[in-house]
Amino acid sequence: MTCIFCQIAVRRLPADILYEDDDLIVFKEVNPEAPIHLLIVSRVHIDTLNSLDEQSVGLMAKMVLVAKRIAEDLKTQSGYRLVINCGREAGQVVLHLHMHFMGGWRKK
Ligand code: DGP
Repeated sequence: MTCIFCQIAVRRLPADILYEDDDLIVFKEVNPEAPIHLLIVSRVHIDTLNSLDEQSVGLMAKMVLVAKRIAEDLKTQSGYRLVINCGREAGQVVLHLHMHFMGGWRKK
């Protein structure tokens, strides 16, 4: 298993994990660009958004819902940003589907 996020998902690599369920794992970004910068990562290995299909598209809805709950839990509902980089050209470094959660500039 060479994918970093797959290894984090099975705890072979360490990460500061905030949330996990059967489909997703959420941990702190190693190089944060916001006061709160998390990665919402699918457990199953999907390389990019381009590989999403009818079967896996539900993951996106779950990611958004988890993001909303995180914003509530961390009291950052007043402002947060969700970003998915798709492909090297857009700056995707880790080829494993994930969503950036950024917030916490001004906690409510
Ligand atoms: P992206 O550019 O969308 O592929 O973002 C991937 C992010 O993953 C990047 O900002 C840095 C972060 N990252 C890479 N390796 C690790 C790691 O081992 N642990 C954690 N927590 N984050 C990582």
